[in-house]
Amino acid sequence: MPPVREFEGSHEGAGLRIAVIAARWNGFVVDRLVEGCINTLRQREVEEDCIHLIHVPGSFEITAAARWAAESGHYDAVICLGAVIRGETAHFEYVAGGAADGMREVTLLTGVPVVFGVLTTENAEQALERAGGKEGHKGEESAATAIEMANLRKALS
Ligand code: DLZ
Repeated sequence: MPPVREFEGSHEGAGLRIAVIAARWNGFVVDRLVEGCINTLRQREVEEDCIHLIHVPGSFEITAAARWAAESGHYDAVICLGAVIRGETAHFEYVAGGAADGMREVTLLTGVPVVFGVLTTENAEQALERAGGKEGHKGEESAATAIEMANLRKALS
């Protein structure tokens, strides 16, 4: 029997073009996500001029910008960063659910990996814990996921 062939995306960012979309709402959290994300892209050797940072008002708007970026043909992956905090968000389910559904749809529609780096937490403290605190760093994780998925897509195409 021939050996089973395995595929996985490499963790090297050289040659990749990445869009990072950041919501301004809850900027005290999202700024940290952006910093960790871009630092990780740089550490993985994505070139400086291949990282584009795109600002939108809130997490609800991320999906539209993600679609425009994915359809532009300029990017190998799109990273979406935001923070939806239940305590401050009357329509938490609509904003968080809308963002999650939209990003999945953009991935399926365009084939470009769209990474869900939107924190959905009960309060600001939990959000900060996930933006470089004791619960990890969603921005860094999102960068690593984007690189791996972009490379996996190339390996499978
Ligand atoms: C309106 C709103 C609220 C209440 N809370 C948040 C939030 O916690 N995180 C976030 O990213 N955005 C929030 N927004 C803004 C919406 O995402 C959106 O920008 C507005 O509803 C305008 O469409």
